[in-house]
Amino acid sequence: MTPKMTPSDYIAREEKYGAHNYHPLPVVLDRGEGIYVWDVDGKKYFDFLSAYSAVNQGHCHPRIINALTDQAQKLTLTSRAFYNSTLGEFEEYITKYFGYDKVLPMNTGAEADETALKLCRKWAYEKKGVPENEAKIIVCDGNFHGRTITIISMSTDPDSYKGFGPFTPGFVKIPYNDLDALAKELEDPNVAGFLVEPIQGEAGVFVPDEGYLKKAYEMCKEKNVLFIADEVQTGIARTGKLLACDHENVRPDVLILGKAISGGVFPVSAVLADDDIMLVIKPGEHGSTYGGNPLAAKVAIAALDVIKDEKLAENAERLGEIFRNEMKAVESDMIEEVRGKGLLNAIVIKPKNGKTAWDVCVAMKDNGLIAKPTHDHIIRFAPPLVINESELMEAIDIIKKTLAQF
Ligand code: IF1
Repeated sequence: MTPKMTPSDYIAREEKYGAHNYHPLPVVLDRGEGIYVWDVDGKKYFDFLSAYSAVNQGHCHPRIINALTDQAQKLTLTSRAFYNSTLGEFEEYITKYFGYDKVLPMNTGAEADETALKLCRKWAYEKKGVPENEAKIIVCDGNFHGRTITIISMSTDPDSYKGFGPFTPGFVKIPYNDLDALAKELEDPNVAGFLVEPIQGEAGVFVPDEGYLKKAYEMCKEKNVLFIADEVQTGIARTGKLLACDHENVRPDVLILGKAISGGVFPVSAVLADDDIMLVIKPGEHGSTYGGNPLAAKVAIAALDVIKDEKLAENAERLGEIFRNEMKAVESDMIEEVRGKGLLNAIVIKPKNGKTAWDVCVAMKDNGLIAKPTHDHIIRFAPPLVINESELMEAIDIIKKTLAQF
């Protein structure tokens, strides 16, 4: 009888055979259900990362799993060389769900961002009259849009771009939440689009000033520049509205979705736009083997149904307020700032006696709650949106208890 593997056996095996492109928290997860995950020793944790906001509906949501397993018995992939019975159903469902003429389905968030960049450039040449290959796209310092070469060409984070050059040209970087800087760059007639996260997730959950998105959108409209919202992380009810842009009633010209669009069950991403933009891409000019496959189509429909049926945006709005109020009331000299919107929140940790955000996360893990720092001193707290008030209070007690240990 081979001895039961210990967590360190699992970790050593990943270390030996897997690329070292992550530095995970030392916990080996084996099962997930709703807001909870269990490790290989059967220990239970509150999941306060939700796979970076991909599991908004909770782990292994029965309706989404059923959609996956039902379709998996029937037809999983046809490629787009042929029509199939599910893609049109998904396209109609999601375009009506978000209020756009059309959708271009992809798989990962990065692919959706790349798709949006291609759409924006082609629209600039064909509709705005920008000279071929001269299109500029404005992005913000601190952005995170994915890991491809073109996307890291927009990045201002050396961890994302260093050592991967040469980079794709055509991007102009401005400070986030700075309308004067945006106005200045919009003077350039070759600017095709402004790509922005409504809240900067990876940078550390930076919420821009009230009115920033609305004003930025209006400035783009005045200059015939596309307002492109990357809602891969902030979308799908995470911030207390279906989209973070909804807080300011901004309707992006191009909407980028990913992660929770499929509830963590299958990689699905999507770009939505109206015909005057979307139809600049002609047959054969863009695509992906798995883009819009039948599994993705059925899983995404179920995942988006759950968001509405279980009123997860409303829940996120209400419980997010409670979370921030409770954490702001904590007496701890390690808490420098509490910020966020809905159930996308972060606590900025002030190191104490050499102890950092990482140490807090390891201690929280030992106390039954998993979260992970971003940029060394910021801990993001993003539980599945299905959490209820008493579960949230229990989790908050774990966070308080842990901070009191330092
Ligand atoms: C990692 C965090 C990072 C995203 C936004 C596009 C993408 C992401 C706003 C790309 C992806 C993930 C990627 C993952 C960790 C996580 C992340 F912000 F969520 F925490 F890295 F910044 N737009 N974010 O947040 O989507 O291709 O991954 O499906 O790369 O470490 P993807």
